[in-house]
Amino acid sequence: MSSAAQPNSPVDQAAPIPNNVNLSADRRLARALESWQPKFLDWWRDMGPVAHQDHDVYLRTAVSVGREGWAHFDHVKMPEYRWGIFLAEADPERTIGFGDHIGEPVWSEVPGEFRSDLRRLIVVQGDTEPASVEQQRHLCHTAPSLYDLRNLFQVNVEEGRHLWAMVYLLHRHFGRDGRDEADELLQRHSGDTDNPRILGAFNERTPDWLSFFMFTYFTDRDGKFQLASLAESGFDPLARTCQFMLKEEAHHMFVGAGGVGRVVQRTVELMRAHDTDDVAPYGGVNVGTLQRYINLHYSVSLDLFGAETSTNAANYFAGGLKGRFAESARLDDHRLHQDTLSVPWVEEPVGTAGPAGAGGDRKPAGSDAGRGPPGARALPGVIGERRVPALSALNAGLRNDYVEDCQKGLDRWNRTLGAVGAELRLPHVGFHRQVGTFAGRHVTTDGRLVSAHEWNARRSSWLPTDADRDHVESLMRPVSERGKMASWVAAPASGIHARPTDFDYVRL
Ligand code: BYC
Repeated sequence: MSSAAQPNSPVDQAAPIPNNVNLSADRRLARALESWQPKFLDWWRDMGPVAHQDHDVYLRTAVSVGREGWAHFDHVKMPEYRWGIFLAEADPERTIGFGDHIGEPVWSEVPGEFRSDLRRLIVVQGDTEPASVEQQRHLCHTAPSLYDLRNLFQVNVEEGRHLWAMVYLLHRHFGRDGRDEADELLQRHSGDTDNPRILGAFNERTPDWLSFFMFTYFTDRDGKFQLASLAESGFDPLARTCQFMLKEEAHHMFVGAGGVGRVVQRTVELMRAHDTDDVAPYGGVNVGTLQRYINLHYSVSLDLFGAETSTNAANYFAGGLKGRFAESARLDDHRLHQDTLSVPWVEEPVGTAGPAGAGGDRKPAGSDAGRGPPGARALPGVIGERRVPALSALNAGLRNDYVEDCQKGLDRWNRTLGAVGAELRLPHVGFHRQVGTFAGRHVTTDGRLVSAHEWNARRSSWLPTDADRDHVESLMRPVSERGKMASWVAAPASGIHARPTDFDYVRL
């Protein structure tokens, strides 16, 4: 096993697959990836955006990894996008920053003992990337502006590049198994009953642009935190791949934060212009609807952090495979054997049988199966906290960091909403959960355990209703005139890459 970081290679833009991993020196690997390339392009044609594939789109393409000028902007047809393989610059002195191997040189090859864990982490990460493209493939029919249409496509092509990033690792480091996994990444499909995507949120629908903005705010933000944790990895190629992916990921979250912010702004404009809380008749989205969409997308995204306590996560950390967010900035010993962390915990009422998901943790929150005798439902228990070894609570810790980051957007949107005395909130972390301590529990948005009956009776005040969805769907009329916006969303403050907002972002 070779240890220590591999040196940087120059960017080869002329290669069939642009790269800075010296593919031309490894013909076998290059050939394997070049034989995966047409399968990727077939997948892109079949499962990518359903329209505009032959139109010129003003896209950013990663071309380098240096501090300046890592991306090139130009009009390009999506199938001709130059999906490349780029690792962030190597640090030859880099050592493992956490876990039981702390201080040892990073690995440039996969250590045998961690082969299956690393493969799993890379496959889970890789699976989310094409999944999101599949979820968003119909949105190009209803974009609220050319600016937004272009942003959708930018996000899509870059998720495609992130798939390439994981496929490179699988091909380069996992032999036959890795090549099989890479093929399977194109065979599972979002929402497919027989062969679905691995994580729950990536099998949900993204039927409209409000959902898309919420997805890019809440679900892409999980991506930010997961990628940042993997960017700390002692397996250097994974760390460097994720470091570079994070550059692109920032724009995806901008699309979400800016998108929801612009909807909020438009709602406030309409509330003031018409002196009413009900802006739906004027082509806007009511604050109540926004709150219900937030409750849905936030709770589904929280599930992506796994269970609060997880031996998988403890093993990843101890092994040096997956760190914490901003690991190096933390002031503890980065081994965590002595530390503890508080995690949410449900105190069972005496004489009840526990939650629906106590064994498998997967029952939907609306389900009442396995919840003990009917009489026990009057006493649903209380939510408390318990201290557990910090190593076992890494998923909860990462989720805490995520929650804090999510709140920043809410604070910004609430400054806009302050003008009309309205406010948006993040629901309690236990609300509407299918993974972890709260799976199968009935938790209100303000964090009270209630009976299934009460929860279901109040469901429509918390989660998008048919009326919400119908109204949002009714607003989904495409706007394709340069500089024009749909009624329900304000114009952005500025365009992309210093272009005006009325630029021809997509040449129809
Ligand atoms: N759905 O021990 P636990 C992104 C499974 S998003 C279904 O708590 P662990 C992006 C789990 O696999 C970021 N199953 O799990 C965003 C395990 O199964 P096994 C994606 C779930 O391993 C937008 C069992 O339950 N990257 O990049 O500690 C657009 C026990 O759970 C779920 C990553 O996630 C779920 N939600 O944590 C595009 C990083 N949660 O082993 C892209 C890599 C858990 O018993 N992944 N399970 O069969 C990981 O670090 C971990 O696998 C997880 C789960 C954090 C996901």
